[in-house]
Amino acid sequence: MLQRCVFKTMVQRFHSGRRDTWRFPAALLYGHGAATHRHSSTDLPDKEQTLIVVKPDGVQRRLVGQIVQRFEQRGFKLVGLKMLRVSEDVLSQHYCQLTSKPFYPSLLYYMMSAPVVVMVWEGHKVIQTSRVMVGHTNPAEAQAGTVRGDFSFHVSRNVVHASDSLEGAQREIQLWFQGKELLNWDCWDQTMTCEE
Ligand code: IDP
Ligand code: MG
Repeated sequence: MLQRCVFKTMVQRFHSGRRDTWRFPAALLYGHGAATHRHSSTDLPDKEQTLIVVKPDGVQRRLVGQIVQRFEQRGFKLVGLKMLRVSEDVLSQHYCQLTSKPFYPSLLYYMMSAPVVVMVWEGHKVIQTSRVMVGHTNPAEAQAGTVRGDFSFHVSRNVVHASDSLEGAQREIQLWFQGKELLNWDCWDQTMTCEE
């Protein structure tokens, strides 16, 4: 029945000249098992990953859920998540480019003052897109609708961290996560959120 319906739709699209635009979700055509095989995460062209950290102020202000929701809502895939108190060792490596800044000591103190929630999100251009979603470093200049633009007003308490480049993301993910903590899983809606 499903196959007859798919065939009918294909014929209709063919006759209306929309051959190139027509696709059908693999999960519906072949069933989930087959879809998993045909489109397993390891085959996907867009496996870009980024590190997002909800900083101590975000955790203390109970913003974790809202921040996770924004990334889920946008269509990105969560592949790693944990809550921890970050060590000075990890933090000094994470912020190694800022050691000469006058605010560096207070940045470390603030980041270690309470737990953080650290995540890895995956998807098409997730690094660039998440920087836009997070907003300007200084919340006073961040657009409304961004995380920083909606939830903060001072640069010293800007709620989230997001990797700023491919090299940075790879370095930071390796620093914060062990390989086994990242899950390789298939999102059932991936053919609905991204062209294969
Ligand atoms: P980013 O988080 O937008 O990538 P960076 O320049 O990498 O911005 O700075 C890292 C973090 O250092 C910022 O998110 C913020 O927490 C802190 N920071 C940056 N500039 C200042 C400042 O002028 N005063 C206090 N903290 C700052
Ligand atoms: Mg940065």
